[in-house]
Amino acid sequence: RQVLDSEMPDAEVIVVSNRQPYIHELVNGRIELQIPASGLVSALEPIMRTCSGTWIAHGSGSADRETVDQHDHISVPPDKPAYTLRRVWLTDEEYKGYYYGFANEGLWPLCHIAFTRPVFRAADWECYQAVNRKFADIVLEEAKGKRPIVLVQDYHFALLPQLIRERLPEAIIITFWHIPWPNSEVFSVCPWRDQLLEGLLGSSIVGFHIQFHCNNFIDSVDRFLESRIDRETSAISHAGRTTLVHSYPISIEWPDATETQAKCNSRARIFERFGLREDMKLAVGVERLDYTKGILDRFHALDEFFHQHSDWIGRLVFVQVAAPSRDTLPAYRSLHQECLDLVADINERYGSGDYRPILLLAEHHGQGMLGELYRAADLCVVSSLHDGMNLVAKEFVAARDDEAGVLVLSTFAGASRELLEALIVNPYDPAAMGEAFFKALSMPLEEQRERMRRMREVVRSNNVFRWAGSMLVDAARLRDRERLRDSW
Ligand code: GDG
Repeated sequence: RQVLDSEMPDAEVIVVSNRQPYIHELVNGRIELQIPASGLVSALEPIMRTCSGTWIAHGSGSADRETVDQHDHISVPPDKPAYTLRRVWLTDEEYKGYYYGFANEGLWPLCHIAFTRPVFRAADWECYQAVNRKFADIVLEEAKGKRPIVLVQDYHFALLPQLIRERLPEAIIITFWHIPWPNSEVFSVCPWRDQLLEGLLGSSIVGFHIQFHCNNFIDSVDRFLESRIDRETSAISHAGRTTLVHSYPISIEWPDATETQAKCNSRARIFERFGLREDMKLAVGVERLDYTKGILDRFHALDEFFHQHSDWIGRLVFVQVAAPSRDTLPAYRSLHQECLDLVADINERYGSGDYRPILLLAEHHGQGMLGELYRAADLCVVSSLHDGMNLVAKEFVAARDDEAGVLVLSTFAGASRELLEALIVNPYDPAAMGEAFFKALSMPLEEQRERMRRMREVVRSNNVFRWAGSMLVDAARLRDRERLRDSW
């Protein structure tokens, strides 16, 4: 907010994302509020609470329509309204083609290089274009002046920046791509690669989590579009305008002390809830049930760990939260089945009596429960095969004001560039990951504390307000530079 007030007073902020921050669900005849399992929402929500403005997103809950007035606007958060949520209604056909089809069967596997073949269908591409146009119309409807700051979120809206630029040439458009950008060779398989790049270059700034993804994006533009690239300043000039490509590592809102202290009995509560003995150790994983998160791989590592260190059988329990995600897609349904089969197999081989080494909780949980799990755990495992950033790693660190607990973190998650004191692993190597579990569980408390203290310092200072603030400062500088250049 300070950045906005000092750099761009009167600026109006509009966020566009597919996922909305609050979903209203009809459960047993009553309306219940749900916060979706989404890194994008976890990061953007505190920013909008501070900056206010309008958040445009697809309405996705069974009771959403009943909670809005006739203009589809609602003030949120419900208990302390700070900004406006503008819901957009898509037909089933539009949503299937744009979201499940082009975005999640095409762009998601393409960008993650997770060895799941991307599928590109012309009909999905039609829907993707139509939905991007629809959101552009709504941005125009919502914008009050000629120069709003529009924060376009993620791979669902690659065409939106250009569509807004055509009609609001002076808007500040900051597009953040929350997932990796692959190298130009991989990107080249997308039949509509040029259009995606052209669309994104309507932005004032295109942001990624890490420099590596910026470089891949710049290489893709270099290879497929007529453009002038200044690698020194990370600026691309194309069709008469300039776009900055920068890295902005996303983060979380640092919890205030009362929030974490309120949960100080977490370990006792969680151990009781899951029937664990006091002498046992607890490992946790928290994610959407997604094939990029390496959930099967961590279970294979656990298998290796028990195989090599059989004295741990009966003394370690792995609680895995796996919130349902995109479960109408075949790749997600078969991953769910594979997880169930592998967990049953491992529990069968290493379990006995009441003891089951893995508890797979394949349902959505409240944020309170996730916080308790983080605080109760001896070990948190993030084994993504590829991940833009990964906020679970940062949430775990932020929850540990006792400075205990060990983070095992994939080298392929953007977070591994910042959380250097985690035990960094290659999720494709189950034996080595199993050894990392052993090292974590045998680590002296002093060493845990030293590592955790350093990681907490990083997450505390590089929090989500710094993420948003740096983008806004860069946008203000860019605008001033353009103004001075035009007046010369
Ligand atoms: C994308 C990028 C990038 C999980 N289960 C539940 C639940 N969660 C919350 C976690 C966390 C969030 O969902 C997941 O965030 P991640 O960052 O780990 O992953 P993606 O959703 O894939 O996010 C990622 C992110 O965008 C931000 O740019 O870091 O790389 O893939 O906050 O706590 N939340 C609730 N119930 C659950 O069951 N309420």
